[in-house]
Amino acid sequence: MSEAKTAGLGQTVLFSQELGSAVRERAHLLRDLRLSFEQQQLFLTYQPQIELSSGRIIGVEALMRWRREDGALVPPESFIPIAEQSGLIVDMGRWLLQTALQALQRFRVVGCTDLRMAVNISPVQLRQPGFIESVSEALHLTRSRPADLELEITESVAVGGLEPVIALLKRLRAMGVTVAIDDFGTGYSSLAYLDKLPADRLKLDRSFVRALERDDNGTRIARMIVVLGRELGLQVIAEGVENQKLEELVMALGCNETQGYHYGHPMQESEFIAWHARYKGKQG
Ligand code: G
Ligand code: G
Ligand code: MN
Repeated sequence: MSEAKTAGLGQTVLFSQELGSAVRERAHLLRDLRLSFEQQQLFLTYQPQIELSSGRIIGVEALMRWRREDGALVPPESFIPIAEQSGLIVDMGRWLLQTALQALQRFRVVGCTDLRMAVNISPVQLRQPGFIESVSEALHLTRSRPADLELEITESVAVGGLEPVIALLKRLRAMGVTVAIDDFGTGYSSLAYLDKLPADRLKLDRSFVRALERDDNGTRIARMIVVLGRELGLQVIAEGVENQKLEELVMALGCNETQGYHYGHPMQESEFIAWHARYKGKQG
């Protein structure tokens, strides 16, 4: 049924052996994921975000990782959708918020101060009744200030109806939590959504950043997104900045914030703390 829905309105799909094995595979993956989650085998990595004008570290993005028993890492692109379809993402998301904010407190204790924690939020979580309460709870339990937290959402949150999402984001921002729009321009983007979604920051997707090195068309789209973001009063942060040249290019476009391998990969907690100390050392 889900294959048919994906194919479009009024489509039928014949159940085949192939489909049967795909379904089984997904069921296995979900079973393993649930087990790993219960056994606390999921973990977070943290990738730094830098303010270009000052070189200051302004925050980190928490990125979830799943390592199987045999040591293999399962990419988020393959397990997040399954967690979303099954609803497991709601419990995972609650755990993730608390874990990320706890880590931020530990970072602070060892001298990584003035950082914001950016957490990816699935549309499924956002639509769940009680989402705001789960955010308040995570802030309370970890003794965090709302301004310590940034929620990364995608435009696809608007698919189930824009008005409820606007109301929700307004409440969150009124609390002092900030909102970033992730992956903009990669899906079925609507400029109207961008105009209406209450947000603080726009993430220039790494596909547009990568295109900057290639040709003029890439530059045009990236520039348009940056101008649009600024016009709407948003901070624009470039993702996927992998080298000095790209840093210069995104700066020339008007981005004042960046994230990418050029500064640091997503790192586990102790690695991040060491990276932070080295970075500060270099800055003098
Ligand atoms: O971490 P990258 O390394 O591979 O992440 C790939 C994709 O998975 C990104 O689009 C990212 O938004 C998503 N992702 C990573 N961690 C999380 C998470 O904790 N929650 C949600 N909802 N998505 C995540
Ligand atoms: O969609 P989202 O922005 O949440 O996903 C962030 C993803 O980008 C993660 O998969 C992260 O590992 C990846 N990433 C972060 N920095 C870089 C980079 O400089 N280059 C590439 N190719 N990927 C990056
Ligand atoms: Mn993100």
